[in-house]
Amino acid sequence: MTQSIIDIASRFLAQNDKICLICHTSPDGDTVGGAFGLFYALKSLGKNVYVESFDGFPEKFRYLYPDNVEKFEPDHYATVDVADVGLLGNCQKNLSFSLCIDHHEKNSIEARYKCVDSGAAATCEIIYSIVRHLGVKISKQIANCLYTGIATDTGCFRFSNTTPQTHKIAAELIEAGAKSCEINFRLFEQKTRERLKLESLVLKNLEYYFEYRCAMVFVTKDMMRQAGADEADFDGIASIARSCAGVLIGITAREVENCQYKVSVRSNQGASALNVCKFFGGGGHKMAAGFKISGDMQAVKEKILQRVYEEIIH
Ligand SMILES: [Mn+2]
Repeated sequence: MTQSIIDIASRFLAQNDKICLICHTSPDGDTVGGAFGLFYALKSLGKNVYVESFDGFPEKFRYLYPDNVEKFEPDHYATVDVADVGLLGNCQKNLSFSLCIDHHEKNSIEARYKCVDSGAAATCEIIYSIVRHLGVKISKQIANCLYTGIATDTGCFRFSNTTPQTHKIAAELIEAGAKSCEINFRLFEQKTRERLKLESLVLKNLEYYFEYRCAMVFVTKDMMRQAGADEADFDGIASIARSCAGVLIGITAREVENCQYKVSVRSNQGASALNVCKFFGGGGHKMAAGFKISGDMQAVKEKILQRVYEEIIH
C-alpha cells in the first residue's frame, strides 16, 4: 500500500475534529465495518465523530455499532468505501468532502484528500493501516469491525482480490481479538428463513440450457412474496446459477417491475459475463456483470439465451 496516502489520511484525521464518516447506500460489511472501525479508533483519541448511513445500518451488522449514535454539526465529512456520489443517497449531492477512503478501481468522489488504493481487497485494509499509523491500539471492537469488512469483500478470503497482505492483516485482527469464526458463521453460513425459502424457489425454478453449460432462473415478484424475502435476502442469490459444476454462464433475472428485469450474469472457465451484458447495454466485471431489460418473460428469455449461445459456442 502506498504509504503516502496513509500518511495524508492519518495526518488529516489526527489534526481535525468533528468528523462525520459516511457509508454508501445498501451498506455492506466493508462500509459499515470500516466506518465504525475508524469511529472507535477516533473516539479513543478523544475525537468527536459519528457515522452516517442514509440507508440505516443492517441488522446483520448489529454487533458492530453502538446503540445510540450521537450526531452533531460536523466540520468535516469523510466517505468510507464510497466509489461515487450516486451511492450516497439523494440528500447528499451538495456536501463537500474532506477525505475519501476507498478501494474501488474507479473512484469519482471529489475530496480534498483522497486515500484510494485499488490494490486493497477492502476499504477495511486501508483503514487498518490508518488506525495503526494513528498509533491507536486495535481494540476487540475495532478488530471485529475491520475483520468484518475484509471477510465481506473477499467472500471469506475466496475471491481473487485476496492477497498475502489481506491474510496478514486478518491474522493481526484475530490476534487483536476479532471473533473470526463467529463472524464468518454469521456472514457466510447463517441465513434467514426467508432467504432459505427463496433459495429453495430459485433451485426449483433453475433451468439448464446448452448441455448444462448455461443455468438460468427468473426470480419473480411473486417468488419474493412467497418467500417473504426482502432486498437483504436477495443479496448473493445471483451466484447460485453459476455454482453448478459444468455451468459456464449463470443467469439470474429478477423481475423489478412488471415486464422489467434486472439481470445478473456470472461466468466461469473463461466465458465472459461482461460480453453478454455489454450486448444489452450493461457492464461490470468479466465474471460478474449485469444489465436491465424489459419485455415479456418468454421473449426476454429467448433474447438472452441467443446471446449466451454465441458466447459459449464461439
Ligand atoms: Mn469495499
